[in-house]
Amino acid sequence: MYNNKYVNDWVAQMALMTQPKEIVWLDGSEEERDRLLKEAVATGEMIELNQEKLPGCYYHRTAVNDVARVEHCTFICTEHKEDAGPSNNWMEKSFAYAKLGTYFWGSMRGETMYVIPYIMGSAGSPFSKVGIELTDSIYVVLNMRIMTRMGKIAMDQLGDSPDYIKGLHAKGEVDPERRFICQFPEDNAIWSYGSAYGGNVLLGKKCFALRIASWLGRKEGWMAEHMLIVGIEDPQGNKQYVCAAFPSACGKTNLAMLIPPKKFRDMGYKVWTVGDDIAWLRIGEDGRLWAVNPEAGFFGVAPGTSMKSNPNALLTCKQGTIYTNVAIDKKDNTVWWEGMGTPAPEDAIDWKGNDWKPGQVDENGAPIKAAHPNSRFTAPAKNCPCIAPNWEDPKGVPISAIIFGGRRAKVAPLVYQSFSWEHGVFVGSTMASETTAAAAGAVGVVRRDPMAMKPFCGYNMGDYFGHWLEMGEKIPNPPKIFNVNWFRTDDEGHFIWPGFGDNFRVIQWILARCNGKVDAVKTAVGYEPRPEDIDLEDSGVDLETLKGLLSIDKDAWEQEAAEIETHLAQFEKLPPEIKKQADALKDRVAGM
Ligand code: GTP
Ligand code: SPV
Ligand code: MN
Repeated sequence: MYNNKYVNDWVAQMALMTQPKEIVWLDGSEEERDRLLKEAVATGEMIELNQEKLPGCYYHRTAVNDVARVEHCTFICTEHKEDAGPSNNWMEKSFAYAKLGTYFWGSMRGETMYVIPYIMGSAGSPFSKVGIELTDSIYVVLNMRIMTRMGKIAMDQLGDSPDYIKGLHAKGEVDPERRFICQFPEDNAIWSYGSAYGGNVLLGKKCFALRIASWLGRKEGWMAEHMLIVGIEDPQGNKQYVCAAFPSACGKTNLAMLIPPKKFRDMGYKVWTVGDDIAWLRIGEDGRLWAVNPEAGFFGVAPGTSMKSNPNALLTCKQGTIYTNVAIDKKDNTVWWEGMGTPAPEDAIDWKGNDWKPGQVDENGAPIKAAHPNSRFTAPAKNCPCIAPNWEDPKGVPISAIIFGGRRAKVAPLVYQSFSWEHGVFVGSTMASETTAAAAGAVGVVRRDPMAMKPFCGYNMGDYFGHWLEMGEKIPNPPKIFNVNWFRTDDEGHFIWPGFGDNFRVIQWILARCNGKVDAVKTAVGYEPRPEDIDLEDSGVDLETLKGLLSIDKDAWEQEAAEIETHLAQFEKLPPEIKKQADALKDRVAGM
């Protein structure tokens, strides 16, 4: 037990409801880690991997029905529906407590309840916030150890204060019909039942650091965003930082760790990772916007991660990493996934626990994947070869540019800059992207995902747009706002832009714009680069192809503007400025 009366009373209450056989208060020590790992390996919950090749690495397989976030089971629970808004599922708060209470009742009978105190943000920072997660899952504990600063350090920070986020998680039956991820922003509380996967259960991540934190940010004058934070160092040693909001599985981790093309490396450019998924943004004393990464690790998409696409990520998860739902190579008890860049193992165990051989097909003749498309690694950020030396700086890093982007096979050009903050907020509010395996449901369907926050905004999205506009008025030196799309495809469905490290070429243009070093072309959608201003040397892309990537099709954009109008019409609290921007876009496209 810790010495905080509020915490002790709440844990006792939750234990009365869930009835665990014992309560284990975690301190975050190495001894504790070893003990829990040993126990989880003994029960089969974790599998020890090859400790010579992957020291400290373990494997976990989730239930087949529990492999991604579940947006249809995720609720914002407030007194009034209006506070959750049209883009969230809503449950009336007291109804939700009563309903979930029936699920949680006795749900930990015969099990251990772990008490995980944790900090989002670096220890001792005035911007950090403490949470406590109660869970019956050792897997959750071991992940939270990597993703947050957890244990005694968090209780020391909390002291005798009642100011913490109360998270309750129980695996329950792991039945998709009995699965609820409920946020109670009015009460600083989260109740998650019936899942044991990622963003559903690592409550510090999406539930707290985005849904609850976005609500707090609005109240307290800051922002919690689904953004990576990356630093670019020029040959003179000057560092500039950008944030980018892309929907789930659309390239944040990759952009955060990118390696510039050889030419730029030779010139002395360097890239530094500050964060890969979440940014907490505040106005600094110098009038700029400053960002901190509240997390301590990466919960990254495994498939597609190779020494070619993202060597830094691969090197990050060589030790002290938990792998979830990838494949195991039987030969040497290591891991493998599609797009790892190495030949498929001859003899593997797939993410479902079945024997797997290359070329295996299912009853419809479709290839059976060895790793689940949303299989992940949980790795400590400090392992990352390009982690920024100042990544834990309590005051964060100053932001020069905010980049929005999504997965669009057509329509959206490679890059454009917004005309103003207001226009930039409009661009963010109308973001669209093809859905991915990061959430349960159909993949590849275009949907609007404002600021990549559709699944994560803890309050009314109309008010959220309003908050963005207000922040813009309050920041004396706001970042410039851009939009990118790495995912345009040709007629055969191949990506036209090489992406990954080559995205540095686009970042260069973005920073040149921020620094007033380069002109741009005014188009109907925003400022675009003059094609010759994107350095294509050794990219394999010629000027004509680039022109294609930057092209704006009048018919497609007329349709886009109409769809945007429909999208925005759902927000009864839409700020008039956003409506004005939508009308202006329509006019500009009509005039093309
Ligand atoms: P979450 O953790 O779900 O929030 O995802 P994320 O936004 O961090 O996405 P991530 O960087 O893990 O990339 C997801 C997938 O997109 C991976 O399979 C990558 O290989 C692929 N990807 C990332 N960047 C690019 C790019 O520039 N071009 C192409 N074609 N694919 C990319
Ligand atoms: C995402 O889906 O955006 C993720 C993975 O980063 S999860 O933690 O499951 O939300
Ligand atoms: Mn994410």
